[in-house]
Amino acid sequence: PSATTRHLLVFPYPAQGHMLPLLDLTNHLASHGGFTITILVTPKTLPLLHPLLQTHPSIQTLVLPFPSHPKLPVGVEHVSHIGNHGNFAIVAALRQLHDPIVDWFNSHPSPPVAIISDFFLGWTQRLADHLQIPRVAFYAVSSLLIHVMNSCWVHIKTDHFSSSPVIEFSEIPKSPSFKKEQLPSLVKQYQDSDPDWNLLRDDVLANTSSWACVVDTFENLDLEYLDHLRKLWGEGRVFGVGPVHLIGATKDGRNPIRESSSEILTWLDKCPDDSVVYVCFGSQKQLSRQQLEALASALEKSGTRFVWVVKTIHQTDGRSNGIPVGFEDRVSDRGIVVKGWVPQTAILHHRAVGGFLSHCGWNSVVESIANGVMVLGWPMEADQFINARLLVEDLGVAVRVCEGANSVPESEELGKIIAESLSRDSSEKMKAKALKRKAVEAVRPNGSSWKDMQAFIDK
Ligand code: BUP
Repeated sequence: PSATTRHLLVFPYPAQGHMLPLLDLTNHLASHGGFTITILVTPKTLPLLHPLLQTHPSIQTLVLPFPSHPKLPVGVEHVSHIGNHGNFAIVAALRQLHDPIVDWFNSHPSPPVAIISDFFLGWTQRLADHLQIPRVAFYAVSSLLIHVMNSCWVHIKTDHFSSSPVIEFSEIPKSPSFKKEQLPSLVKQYQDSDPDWNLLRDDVLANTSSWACVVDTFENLDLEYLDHLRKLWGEGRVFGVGPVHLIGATKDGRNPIRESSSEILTWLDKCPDDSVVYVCFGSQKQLSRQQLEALASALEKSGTRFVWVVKTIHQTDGRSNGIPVGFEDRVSDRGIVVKGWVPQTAILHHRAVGGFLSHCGWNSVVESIANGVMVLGWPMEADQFINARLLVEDLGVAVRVCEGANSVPESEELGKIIAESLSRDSSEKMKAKALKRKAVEAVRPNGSSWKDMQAFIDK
């Protein structure tokens, strides 16, 4: 088909952990696929596209007003405006874009031949069916999580599921089991009596009938689970193309559509190799005051260099974002606390960073692996317990240092683990470095992700 008929509609979910990797994929499709691309966003999310639009001025945007929803404060259009407890309402609000998209499609002189949309937007499968075009579900999660999630939503109405504290997933390779509280947040919040929840369940399960699925993973990361997806979806319909952020990156690890330069990188330039622990719990989680205090104390006791990113979705109190008074002055010779957005992939790529204290969000997992940085895992919610299992038990590239959204780590012990993780060559560190080589190979010509990406574009 000619370039004009190869028009794709890309529809990201408005949360950084979902949007950034889909924009990485879009960047690649715009550079190498020869596609005409339209990205659908709502007004307040549009600025997040600017780096990509600057790189590819030919990419079009379809900006639709954010539909109102009774469970969502007016003005909220992105998870960062409300926190991840707002996911349910954001998904429900966006579902109302079905008709405006159909109108746009019907009046377009050269409408899209396919939709690529986030797996949180499973209803776009029904939209694609209505428009009679294929839909690709994009997953920035592990293949293991896709299986766990689909199983949960299939079984959620059964007595066994509601009464058992531990769920064993015998239909998934290695029969993993997870405590109820370790399952994805939306599954835990499910309310059978609420019709909106059943719509959500239908959405998630609709993903399984999408024409194809693209996953930000690579074969050496979760091959068994990826292969199992291929078995379920059918050969030629599952593409493991990760780490997607590596695809558009330059040799120095910078990805022009993700980040600009930062004074943190200049600060890291002055630090010895593997001497800094990077501390970040993703774009959504805001720690409580007790957690912030315990973490500050652990970092102080560790005596190590650090970069600590503190998220402030809502102001907790008047005390400098909850960071203990005087802490930053006491550690200013060896640590930085950042209250804002940082170029995470470039930080993890920096030779000075030797460890990552992380919530184990999937993007953070993939980015740490792509850079050979060992993880000190503190899974809190969403898919993070499942990711931590993969990192610690399956891959051996991480240790668990704490667990749970409300847990407060013991600062003496955490400080010791942080210090030790930087000072010795642990097996986790060696395995992380070995896996990095596999990640880089995967996206190089003839690597597994490179081949899957080619096959996806061709198909
Ligand atoms: Br915070 C932060 N800079 O300052 P995860 C995050 N990121 O580039 P989450 C920055 O956001 P989910 C910052 O590199 C990663 O790509 C980071 O995704 C980037 O966690 C992304 O790690 C964060 O998956 O999302 O945000 O909790 O709930 O989807 O796991």
